[in-house]
Amino acid sequence: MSVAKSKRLFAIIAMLVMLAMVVTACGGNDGAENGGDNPGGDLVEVKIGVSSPFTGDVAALGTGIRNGAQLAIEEAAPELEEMGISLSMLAVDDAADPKTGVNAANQMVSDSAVVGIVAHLNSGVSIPASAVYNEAGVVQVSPASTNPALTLQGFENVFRVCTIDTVQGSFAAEYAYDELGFTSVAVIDDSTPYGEGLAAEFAAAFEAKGGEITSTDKIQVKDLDFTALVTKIRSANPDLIYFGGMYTEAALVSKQSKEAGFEGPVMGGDGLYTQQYIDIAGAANAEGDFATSIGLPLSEQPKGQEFQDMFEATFPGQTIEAYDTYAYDATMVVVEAIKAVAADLGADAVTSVAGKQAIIEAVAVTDMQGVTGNVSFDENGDTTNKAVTPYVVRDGAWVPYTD
Ligand code: ABU
Repeated sequence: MSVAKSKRLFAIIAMLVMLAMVVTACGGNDGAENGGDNPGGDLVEVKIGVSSPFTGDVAALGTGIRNGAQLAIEEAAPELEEMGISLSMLAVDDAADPKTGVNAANQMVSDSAVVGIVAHLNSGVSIPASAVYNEAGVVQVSPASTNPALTLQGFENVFRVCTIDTVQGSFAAEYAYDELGFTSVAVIDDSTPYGEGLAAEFAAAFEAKGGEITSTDKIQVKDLDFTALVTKIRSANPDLIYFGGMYTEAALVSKQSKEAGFEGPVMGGDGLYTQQYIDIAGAANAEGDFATSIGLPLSEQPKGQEFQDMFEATFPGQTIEAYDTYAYDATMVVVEAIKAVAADLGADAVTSVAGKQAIIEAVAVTDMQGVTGNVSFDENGDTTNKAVTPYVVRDGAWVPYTD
């Protein structure tokens, strides 16, 4: 073959290769940009970051959050795949610790495929981590952090599907005074933003009703010995101990106060609403204790039975915890926003800076029928669902208080 012929052959082959590359690229873009069927196209990798305590003293509630988010992602993945998106979860343990939580936040947002965050359990973690998400321009939807300060920072990317402690604390105080007939209370908090805030809301509302606060005390998370504290509380003989904090320390206060001869119940907020509280306190000690928790009981949540069926099929033998359905709804809020942005801008745009901003804007106008009820947000990013339910320990289990 002459040099001229071999050059012509090389040029024809090169042109055919380039044509094939252009055709392949156009085919992939078509599916992604239309947000529609994507047969044979490359899927865009998109992740939802999920962070809560998977280890440590409040892991029961934190693991439940991961379970709820996982169920939502598994349910949504096939539809998103049709839109050209491969959806997965990036789950990172925050250990209920602010520093670990900020590290988890940085780890998640450093992955450019992460377009939304469902986190955290503890307000004391959510608040510092929210600055990381804000800086990164990634939406955060908390399923469980109830301290009001989280959504009062002026961050347009921060939302929550759980109601706040101003609502929960005043509800608990009115319930304790008006419905349960308690007129004096010893108040304890665990020195966290959640515990302090909730206890302060409770105490202010209880006093406003005409109730007496016999003492206010602080403990620290991971404290184990409350002997001196319960001895002091007992000497003032209040009707009730109100505990602002999480279930492990609250259960130890219940156990040690009852064992010391205190005859009244312990009451607290959503951080107590887990079977773990009863198991740690001992069923006999916990009997008659009270907790308020966010939202409606699972059996009264609009899609509670569907969620239970799905949960039991995926996590046989595990217990549905207080925030599982809230984590599911929080994740679905992000999923719906991803779908809206993919449909508008194309699947390829979802992980871009503009796509993440569009997701924030789509979350802000959420109007979704979730498992827990209608999900929408006010101007601060707080849920418009303000339901709170009182529970009591009866025969070793939390049941809604109806008497
Ligand atoms: N809302 C209870 C979970 C703990 C917290 O908000 O810190």
